[in-house]
Amino acid sequence: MTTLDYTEFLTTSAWHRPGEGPRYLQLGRHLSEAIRDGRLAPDTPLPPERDLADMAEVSRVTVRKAIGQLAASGLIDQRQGSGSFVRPQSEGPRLQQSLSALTSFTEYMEHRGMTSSSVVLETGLYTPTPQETVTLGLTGEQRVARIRRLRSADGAPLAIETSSLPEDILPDPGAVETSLYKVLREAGGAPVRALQRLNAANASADEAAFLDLPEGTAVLQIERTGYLASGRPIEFTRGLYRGDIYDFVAELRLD
Ligand code: 16G
Repeated sequence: MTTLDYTEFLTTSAWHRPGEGPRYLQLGRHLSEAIRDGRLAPDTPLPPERDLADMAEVSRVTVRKAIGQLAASGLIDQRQGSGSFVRPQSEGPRLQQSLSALTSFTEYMEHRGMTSSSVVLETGLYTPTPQETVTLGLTGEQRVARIRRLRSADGAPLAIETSSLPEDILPDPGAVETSLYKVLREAGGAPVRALQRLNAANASADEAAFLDLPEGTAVLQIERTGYLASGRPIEFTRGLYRGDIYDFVAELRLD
């Protein structure tokens, strides 16, 4: 691997397009492209912040923010006292999702500057399973709206989610094209509180095929029950997330 000519790589015209967003985002994107396509090899140290700022002709604050973005995307490791290093690709760029924030898949990916997409694998109104009846507190003849989706970001499949909601909350599951929570908010309310149960599972043959993994690969299974402010449960989602990409992070505090 030839070493990257940083002076040329960081010259303003190579990464900055006036009017196309903040400099730190553009610089961060330029660096992340070089990491993803291998021009910046795994374990390569990035030049010190001061040198990057000089070469890119930006302030150190801008460099720090760009580097912060790369660290948040899991593309580099920041090692105390010795700078930033390109993270080995085998570990892959990882997504760190908070276990304590009630975000939707679409919002989370938008926040990361990624483009999310969904393929609906199954959708309709069904007779609830015993688990759906109990979890959603359904009575009598109530049906459930069920949507099974393959969820991707920047074209890479990340998760399979099956969401069940009472029919009166989502009478037309076919209306969910991108974001379930957006549809719920427009109709009067998405969950404001949720309980999640996380455990390990092995992807079945069809799940593995959708997620682009070998059959039987360990994945993270998260079940979310989402509640309205009134306390009514309105969402039960079982999601299988790629364990090689996702880190679910929880902040703990002493009472
Ligand atoms: C997240 C939720 C899922 C929710 C979905 C809505 C977790 C573990 N799960 O993936 O329960 O249904 O977001 O996303 O975070 P949407 O509004 O993009 O459809």
